Amino acid sequence: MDLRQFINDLEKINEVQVVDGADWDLEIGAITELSNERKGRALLFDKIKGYPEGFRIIVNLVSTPKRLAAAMGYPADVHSIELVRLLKDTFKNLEPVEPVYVAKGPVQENILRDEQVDLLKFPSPKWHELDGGRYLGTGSMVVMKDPKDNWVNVGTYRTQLHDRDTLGLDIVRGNHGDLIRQAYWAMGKPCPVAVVFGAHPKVWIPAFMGLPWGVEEFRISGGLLGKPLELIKCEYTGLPVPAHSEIAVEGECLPPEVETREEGPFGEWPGYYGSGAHMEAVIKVKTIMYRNAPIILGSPPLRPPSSSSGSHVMRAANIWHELEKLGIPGIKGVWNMRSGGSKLLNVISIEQKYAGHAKQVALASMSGSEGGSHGKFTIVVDDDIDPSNDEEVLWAMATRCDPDTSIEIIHNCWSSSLEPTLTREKKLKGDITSARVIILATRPYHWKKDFPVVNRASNSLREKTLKKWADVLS
Ligand SMILES: Cc1cc2nc3c(=O)[nH]c(=O)nc-3n(C[C@H](O)[C@H](O)[C@H](O)COP(=O)(O)O)c2cc1C
Ligand SMILES: [Mn+2]
Repeated sequence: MDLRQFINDLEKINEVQVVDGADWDLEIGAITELSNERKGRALLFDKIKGYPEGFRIIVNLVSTPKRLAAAMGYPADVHSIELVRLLKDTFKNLEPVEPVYVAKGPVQENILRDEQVDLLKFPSPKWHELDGGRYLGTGSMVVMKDPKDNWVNVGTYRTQLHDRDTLGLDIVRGNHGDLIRQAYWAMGKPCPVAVVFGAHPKVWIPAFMGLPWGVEEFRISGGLLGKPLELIKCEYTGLPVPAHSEIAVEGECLPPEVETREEGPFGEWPGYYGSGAHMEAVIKVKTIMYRNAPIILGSPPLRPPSSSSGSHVMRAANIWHELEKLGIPGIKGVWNMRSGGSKLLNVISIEQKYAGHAKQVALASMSGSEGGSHGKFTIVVDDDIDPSNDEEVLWAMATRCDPDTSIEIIHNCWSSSLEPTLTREKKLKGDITSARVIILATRPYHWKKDFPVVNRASNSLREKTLKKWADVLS
């Protein structure tokens, strides 16, 4: 179960297109964006300008419901809320599977050590016009081991190409990889790290889900695969990477006192160059491993409503899962409006069962490992509203929300430095927090029965009319 196997699967259903001869310098980024807007196929860039044939990049891999469903092994025609429900149930029923170490794997077909290390061998794109550099890691997996309890975390964090053996590593403060590297730095040590550039979606997806502290993403990948994920041990750090990775590097993330470099600007998922150019820690790469004809998984942030990763769908499923784990009844659906990127416009539909239920759901939804991370608007709707239908949600908001009583602002929440409204002053103070808004677009529970009745034709009248007037209405 590797990335190239999945690309073969996509080929069989005509969901991937090979693009020859594009330039890493803005062309690949712009093609990715334009094709994503057109809901095009996944694109496999080859014969990239200045690079040998076979050094490829795949983009828009699981950016449509069809390809995400294909990756997960679901029926091809599931959409929106049904896809979210399937994903939620998959995670609810998932049994983590312990990975296994194998002596050798395809990722070791080529190994570059010490002076041979040269990250410029790979076609890292400059994705957006104002990016401060080229990014090898956008759909990557960053592997670290917690120095205290020895569990292995995997997170998707961007890596900028600085030079032959140096990568910038930009991690949102509070994400697991940030907490782990700080624990090494507090001991005056560099943080051992490995980065994977290219894996099967079932291996990759857990790396960008908000899973609890201490949960090993590789065990979740195994649960999705239904068998142990095969790992090899890196020779310098001893960290594990999937044996079937396309490219993997290992090295050390240096304490900021030792070295930082200017990172960014980078076109980010809210649709701005929000965090700008700033000093960030770097990884000094000691070993590079790669398969023959390696395929980089590229997943550049795109201005909403575009998304190259489908992560708004995964996040909706995970928030739903988190709410169910808490045992809160009546959750009917969860969605993230694409206009809010993956995180800023979360919608939850509920069957209101008691006074205060809607507010409880809203508060709980922003408190878990997934929901707690950098949200902004949380909109709760009744169960007659399809949360994945933006127009219905906005109608509910326009009509059932009483601004006097149904909107609440919660200040100083966990955020990230790419939040567009976060001022420079706040960032400089290290106050990376922002407010979140709860919008209860539900009929007020205590006078729900008296709330004005919706003037849409009843289902029975609609059915009868559709039948009788089929020639007019078909
Ligand atoms: C395509 C993509 C790119 C991402 N880039 C970053 C990033 O550069 N830095 C970051 O901290 N989080 C990034 N994230 C979000 C994290 O992967 C996510 O918060 C995840 O939960 C992190 O793993 P952790 O919980 O183990 O820290 C990205 C997510 C996706 C889908
Ligand atoms: Mn984690």
